[in-house]
Amino acid sequence: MTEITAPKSSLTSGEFTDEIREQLKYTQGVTPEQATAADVYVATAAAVRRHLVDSWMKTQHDMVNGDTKAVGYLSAEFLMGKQLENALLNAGLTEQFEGAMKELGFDTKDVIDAEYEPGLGNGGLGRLAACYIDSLASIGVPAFGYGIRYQYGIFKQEFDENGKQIETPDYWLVNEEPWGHVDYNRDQRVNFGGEVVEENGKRVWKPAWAVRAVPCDYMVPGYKSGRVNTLRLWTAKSYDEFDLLTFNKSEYLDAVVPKVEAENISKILYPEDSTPQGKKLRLEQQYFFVSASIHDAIRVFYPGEKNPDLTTLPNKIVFQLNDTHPVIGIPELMRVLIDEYGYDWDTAWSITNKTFNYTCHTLLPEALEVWPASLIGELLPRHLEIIKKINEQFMAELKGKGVADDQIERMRIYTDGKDASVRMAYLATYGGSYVNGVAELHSELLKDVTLKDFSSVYPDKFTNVTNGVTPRRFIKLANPRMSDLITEGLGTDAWLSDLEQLKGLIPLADDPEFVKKFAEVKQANKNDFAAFAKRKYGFDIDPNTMFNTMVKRLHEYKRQALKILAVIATYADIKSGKVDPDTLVPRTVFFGAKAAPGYYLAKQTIQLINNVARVVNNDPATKGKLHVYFPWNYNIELAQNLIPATDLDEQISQAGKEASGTGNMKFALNGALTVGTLDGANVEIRQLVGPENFFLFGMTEPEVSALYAKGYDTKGLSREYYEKDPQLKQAIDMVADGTFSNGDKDTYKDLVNDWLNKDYFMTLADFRAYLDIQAEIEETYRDPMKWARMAVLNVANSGYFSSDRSIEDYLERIWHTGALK
Ligand code: GL9
Repeated sequence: MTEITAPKSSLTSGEFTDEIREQLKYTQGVTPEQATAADVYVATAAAVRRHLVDSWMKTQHDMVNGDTKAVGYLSAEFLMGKQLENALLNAGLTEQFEGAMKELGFDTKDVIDAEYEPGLGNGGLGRLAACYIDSLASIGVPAFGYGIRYQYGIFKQEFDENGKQIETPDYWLVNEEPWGHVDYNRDQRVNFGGEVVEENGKRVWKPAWAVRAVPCDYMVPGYKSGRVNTLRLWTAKSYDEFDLLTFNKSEYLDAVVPKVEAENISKILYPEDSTPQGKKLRLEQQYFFVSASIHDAIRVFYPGEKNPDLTTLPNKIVFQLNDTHPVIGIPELMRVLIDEYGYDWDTAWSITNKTFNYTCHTLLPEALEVWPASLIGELLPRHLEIIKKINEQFMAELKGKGVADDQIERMRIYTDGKDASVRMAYLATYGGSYVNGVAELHSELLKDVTLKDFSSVYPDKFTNVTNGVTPRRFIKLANPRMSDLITEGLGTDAWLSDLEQLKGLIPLADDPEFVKKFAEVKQANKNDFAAFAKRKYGFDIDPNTMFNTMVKRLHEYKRQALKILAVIATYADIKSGKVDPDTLVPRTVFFGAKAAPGYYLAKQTIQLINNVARVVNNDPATKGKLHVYFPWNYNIELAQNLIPATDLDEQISQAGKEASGTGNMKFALNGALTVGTLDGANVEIRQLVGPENFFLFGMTEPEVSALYAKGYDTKGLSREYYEKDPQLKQAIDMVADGTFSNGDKDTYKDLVNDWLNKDYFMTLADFRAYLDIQAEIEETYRDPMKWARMAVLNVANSGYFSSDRSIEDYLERIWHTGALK
């Protein structure tokens, strides 16, 4: 680990209070008496930023002038969560803040709550990017996060009176946003459209239109590292605010069309991509931020140089492509080097190849982007030429290596013909140095299945970096009680920057005193969550029940359906008198999930869960025994409150579908036990915490493949499971017969049809195993000390899942760089 250079700030609470007062006066224009919690939040944010500026400037200076290579993390999503508490923690100002709030007469909670959570990501992939920039700064590696400052983040989720998901826009910039600094003086021009012409034997791009990319900089303070990196998010602006001629003809709306069109590019996070317009906008977004970022990096690392020696670029910065979204960066850097700086093709290729690496985050083929060549040609004609040439070079290279013709055909980056298209994952694999998956199983499947043709020719490109999560936000901030107990148990808080130190808790799992305290912490967190849920959602939750949580995006492969069918089966057993409810472990089941607006079956599942909750929670037969809650709008704040309160976490995806999962890590690190399949990082979690401390069930990936080979989804084999298993049959019948739709038999018919005729993700095939493991879980839970001991061992053995460790792996295996001196 790097040496810690910035101890806790020596500022007193009184001094910090004065700084906040000054900000209230000079930036907010209010007296402390007039100030609201929202004013104090803005003022505090401004005061914290001031404490970070010197380290920020020094980090930038050292990055450019030292001999350490920087990391440019190119990501369409950064799901940061609220900033204030994290910034205070990393600036070493938490205590001073608490003192200042006392002095000013504010509740710290109200001030922290006043921040609007920025939702600039969809889920795990965006949150991972946020954890990684936290770890880069905490380790002291100079880095840029490069992305888009969407005006609207992930939609806000509400439920209507029928339990259906309603999406409303997330205008996170309604109020003052004190963290970002808009830097109009470091803008970039991003061109689009037009044509390529031949001029003096050179191909010259004549673009048709351009947008202005304006950066907004966010400081990314490291924890106790004294380093502050930059998250640079681009906003699209128009070069023409306004067409005066049109306006003067009284065509007021027409006058602002160019402005609206340009600004649409950074308007919204991943718009629907099912329509051609949406697709176009998405490619525009991708090119927009990647082009601006590449030019920005050259500006930063070769300041003021007219003729920079860009053969040194790979020594200055390495770009990590977060999934396929930024892959257009590969032809863009080629274009910049050749067209803008005059390098020859081979030199440009060598630079580009060394500068980029690609992380794949999926196993679902539909998530590997493929762009119609016609669309790329329309928006980026010069890039299409370059991509075609890369493809030609690639195919010649493969031929030279003796690769068989049919394999070469399968590997095409650019596919010819009527539906000519560009496969971004293939472009990234060939165009960069390394390709990594995000958990061991995922990386194996990438090598052996998804990118098999590539790994057979370029085995050395392939590596694994298992995901991780930042312990600062997801342990220290989310779970202060457990953090204090860990610090007490270990006699130090150094574990927060070296999470493997949690291993020191292993002996304490056999100390009944410690285990008891650990159980008390969990209970207190559950009490807190019940109060939070009452305040925020109006739920009446009994904290003396098992808290059983499934939070993640709603997707068929994640199998929320499996969980809700099991809940229904239990409910049916109680109703039919087959099970005496008094023999059950009282349980509260929590769901949190957003469905993509156009994802029909996912939305039906949400509606079903809400209606199961309505029926079960209102039935006196299950009172105190089984309850279901679905807090809407799952986000980072809800995660930080719910995860520390959870006893049992659900990671029940179909084996071979979840690339990694990162929620699973957060739960294990917060003392929840996991029920899960052998999928994604579950495999590694189980290995590390010990199979006896993990509730494993279900088919393995090879078993899944074998069942597909038998025709599970194509021959309707799921129906056999339904016919053979009375509990499963009863649960599905209840969904079909209107029990959860006020008697209406049509509400869930498509969902039921899918289960009985296709069930691609094999929910029915894994149902029996899932019910069986739940019985084992109940038995274990009846012994609270046994459960708590297992939970302690989960925490103690999960230090590996710190994003600091992931970053160390990237540094060693892919980036070949390290911390600033
Ligand atoms: C994901 C994978 O599905 C997860 O298994 C993985 O943990 C994360 C981070 O590597 O990446 N890939 C992906 O597209 N998403 C992931 O969560 N989806 C969203 O972020 C919505």
